[in-house]
Amino acid sequence: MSEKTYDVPAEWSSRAYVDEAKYREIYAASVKDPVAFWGEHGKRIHWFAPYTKVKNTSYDPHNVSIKWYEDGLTNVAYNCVDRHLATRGDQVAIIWEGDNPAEDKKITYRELYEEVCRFANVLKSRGVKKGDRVTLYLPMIPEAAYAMLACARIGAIHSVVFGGFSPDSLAGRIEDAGSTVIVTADEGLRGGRKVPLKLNTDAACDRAGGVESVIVVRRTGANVPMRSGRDVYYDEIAKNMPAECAVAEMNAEDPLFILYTSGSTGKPKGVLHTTGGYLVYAAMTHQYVFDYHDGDIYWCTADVGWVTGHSYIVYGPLANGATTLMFEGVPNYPTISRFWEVIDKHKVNIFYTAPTAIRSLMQAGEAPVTKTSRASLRLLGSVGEPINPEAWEWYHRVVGDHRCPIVDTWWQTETGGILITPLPGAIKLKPGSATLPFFGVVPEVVDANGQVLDGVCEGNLVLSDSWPGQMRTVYGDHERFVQTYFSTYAGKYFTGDGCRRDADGFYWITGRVDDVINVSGHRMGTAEVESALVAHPKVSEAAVVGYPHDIKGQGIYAYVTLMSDIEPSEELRKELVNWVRKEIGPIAQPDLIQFAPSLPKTRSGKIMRRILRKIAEDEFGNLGDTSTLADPGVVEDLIGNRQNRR
Ligand code: 6R9
Repeated sequence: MSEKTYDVPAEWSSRAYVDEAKYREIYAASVKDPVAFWGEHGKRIHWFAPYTKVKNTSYDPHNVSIKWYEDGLTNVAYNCVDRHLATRGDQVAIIWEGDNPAEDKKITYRELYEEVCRFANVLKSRGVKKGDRVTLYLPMIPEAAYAMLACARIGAIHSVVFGGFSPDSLAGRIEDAGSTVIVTADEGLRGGRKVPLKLNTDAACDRAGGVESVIVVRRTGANVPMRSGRDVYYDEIAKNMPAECAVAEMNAEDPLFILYTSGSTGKPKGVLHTTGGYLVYAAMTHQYVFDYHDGDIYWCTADVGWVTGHSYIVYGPLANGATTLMFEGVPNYPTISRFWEVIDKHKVNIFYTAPTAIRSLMQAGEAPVTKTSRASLRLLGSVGEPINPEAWEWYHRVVGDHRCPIVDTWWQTETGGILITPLPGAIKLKPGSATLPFFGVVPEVVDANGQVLDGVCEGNLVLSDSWPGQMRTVYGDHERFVQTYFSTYAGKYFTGDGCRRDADGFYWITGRVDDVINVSGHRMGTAEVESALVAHPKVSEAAVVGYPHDIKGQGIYAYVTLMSDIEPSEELRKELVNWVRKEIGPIAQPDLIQFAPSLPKTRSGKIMRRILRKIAEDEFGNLGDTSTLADPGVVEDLIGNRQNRR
């Protein structure tokens, strides 16, 4: 671990909202009296009817219940759009940068208002009502933001599914949410390649059933099959719709969206976020963590299919009246300098991306970066996985010209917004550390028995009290919510992450301690990949673990036992990789597959993943206790035939 520190640059302590003394003072007050603190900060959004109750939360495993501002009435789209019309109607809300550098668009708040209203009217004309779940399977085009805000405007609950997911994954999410209306595009466009979104949607609808309406946004103009009665082109109905639409008054605790995420067991969970607390938290963190001031151009490179896109491309920035950049493409198309070219083109001040992108761009050396100016940049951010100190230093030195602080923001789909992060004008930086908690956030480090550790320590990260952006339940399965997050350490929210705290009280997230792996910043449950593999007719058993990967952070290592009459081969290896791509999506494809005649098991038949992890990590000198193995010979074979990590 690097313990190098970077002090807050002088110009930052004067321009930022808070300096260190102020941070410590506000933080102390926020945890001492959360009701007073959040009662005050809840006012940053507009309420049609003010709340009188601020916080009503219980982590008691017999009664987990999380409510914030529970008697207030508001609307997220009103706050992100209408509220700004009087003061910033002509200000750019969204800068859209296409996959092709020749394509871009600027959308003002007034235009955003009209587009969102029109989209809301289209949804209504297809029968969408308050409380209905609408699945959005869209590329990174402005319509994705319009559709999210249109749902929010009329009180429908959106479920955005990342465009890289397969028809099967999409079908599972449609079914779980009970969506009857899907919004998609003819095709997506990424890195010059087309993504067959409409065809995938058709295949998903065949599997899921119950879909009554598919609204198709034209992106590439491809000739896609349209099923009469079910499918409509967005532009064809939108052109007849008024650019006005009343907002629904929503209770603070009415659902805003469902977003599916992987856990250590079973199918992806529908993480449910609600209206008031989520918006307050997303907006407040966006302002303070990125030190956002009026006029700044802010760019988060995430996809709206992930929580980062929800909170920090759409809701947080727009609630703050910011200018948010939305990028359709990828970092290395058409050139390896694309990110930096976009920064120069749109004079981006704040840039927020993932460590995996930094690591892959690092490989191309400094020249593709240094040939661009990046003079507009003031602040850099990182999210999605631990950032290794080498990547941090490169980001700081080469991209940020030593000038820009880096906010390493730790959070999760479940947390709705950033929980542990430096504030750029307040907290010194240590490469690889997410540093200190945001206001109102109470992290604790516990040992395996749930004992809370003091001072310098290492263990598992829990949160001992609620914050407004926290998820409220697993959609349709509150018991699973309680089991997953509140039963490991009774009375505390368990994050699933390991963590170290140093002598300055800084937090260092060490990665997942459960069976979730983090591949290029994307969460993947090993159980999901395993169940895709065993669904193949030639596979009898599979065990999947993560291993350190230079660019992706973690790679996917699959141990596969074949049916007794099947011989291993290179072709079969390829077939299985493609099979997983097709079953889940490209982000889940195994990097390495080892054919194993059998897997190490305990006498009671449990697969010993600890051993498989060590072998995949090339740490087989250190396998730990193997005395409970049913057949110790299995391990020798696995070591002898392990797959080389490049
Ligand atoms: C926002 C997002 C959550 C998991 C989380 C942790 C890892 C995210 C991190 C980080 C170290 C950071 N993670 N940010 N680890 N440092 N700054 O990524 O949500 O997709 O739900 O992933 O990602 O392991 O538990 P999500």
